[in-house]
Amino acid sequence: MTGSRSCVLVGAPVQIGAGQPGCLMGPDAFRTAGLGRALESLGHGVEDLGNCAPAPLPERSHPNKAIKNLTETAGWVQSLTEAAYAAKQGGRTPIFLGGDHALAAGTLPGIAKAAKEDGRELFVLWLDAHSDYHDLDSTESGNLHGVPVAYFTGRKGFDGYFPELDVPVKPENITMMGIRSVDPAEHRELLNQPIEVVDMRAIDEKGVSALLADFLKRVEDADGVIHVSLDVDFLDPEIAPAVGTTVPGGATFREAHLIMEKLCDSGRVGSLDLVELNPFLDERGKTARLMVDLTASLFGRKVMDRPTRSY
Ligand code: B3U
Ligand code: MN
Ligand code: MN
Repeated sequence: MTGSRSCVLVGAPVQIGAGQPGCLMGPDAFRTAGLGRALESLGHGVEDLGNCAPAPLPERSHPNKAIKNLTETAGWVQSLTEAAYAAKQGGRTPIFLGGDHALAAGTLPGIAKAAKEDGRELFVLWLDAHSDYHDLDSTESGNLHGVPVAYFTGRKGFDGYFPELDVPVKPENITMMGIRSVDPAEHRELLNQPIEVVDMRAIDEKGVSALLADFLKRVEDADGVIHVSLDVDFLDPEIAPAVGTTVPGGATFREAHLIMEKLCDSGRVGSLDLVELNPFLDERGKTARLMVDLTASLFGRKVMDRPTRSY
């Protein structure tokens, strides 16, 4: 990422979208692990706006009785949409400290609205083991961290339950990477959508470098801006155990850093979600520190500050 940025940290202690408690402590774990200090040491300005709270909304219920915490999740979606839109003003770079992935149902609509006003085409890089593409009818677990992508791309079925969506994200501008756990209902719907799904097999066969280059080419051709949504479970559980939904066979330490370094080189990342960190499940802060180090790579930390010579 070229040049110095004005970063804003926005705490989003959402945990009711996940199956088990703990993500509430995520924002403070990122702060404790030194996220702000790491960004400052790279020459960026950092303003910590503290934590958001859900908007109080009238009670609502859905015919799908599996759904948990619908009213409070909708409240988070409303408050985070507003917070994300506000944080994006003045050319700043918001970093949302989760919190479970339901928070992206708020951050992306706010970022999409700001991008539209700036006349910029928004792209999303969704780094996750899961596609989070259920709608309110199809979720069987009822955990609403499994629905944000369906909501912010404007799929039907959220009307009257989640806030009305102002600016949807275009499905053709979304690339999911690291995917290795997709439920049958999500699978059926994804086949009808132009969302790019890079599963772990594709990563094994082609490597993250080439796959990411394809995505970045599309972004550059459109002179676009990227929102990165990084779920802890994108990473292999061996290196990132602090998440309630570990799935074996995730991205390695080097793959994850390489993605961040290449995103940095593109100079096109405008906002970031750090989600699903459950500090209650961590091993001496190991996962929190890795997420901070990945963020540092995204914002310019390099081993050698020069291109590698080709032989
Ligand atoms: N698809 C499953 C599992 C899941 C989705 N997102 C996470 N887990 N983190 C579900 O419950 O919807
Ligand atoms: Mn997720
Ligand atoms: Mn996940």
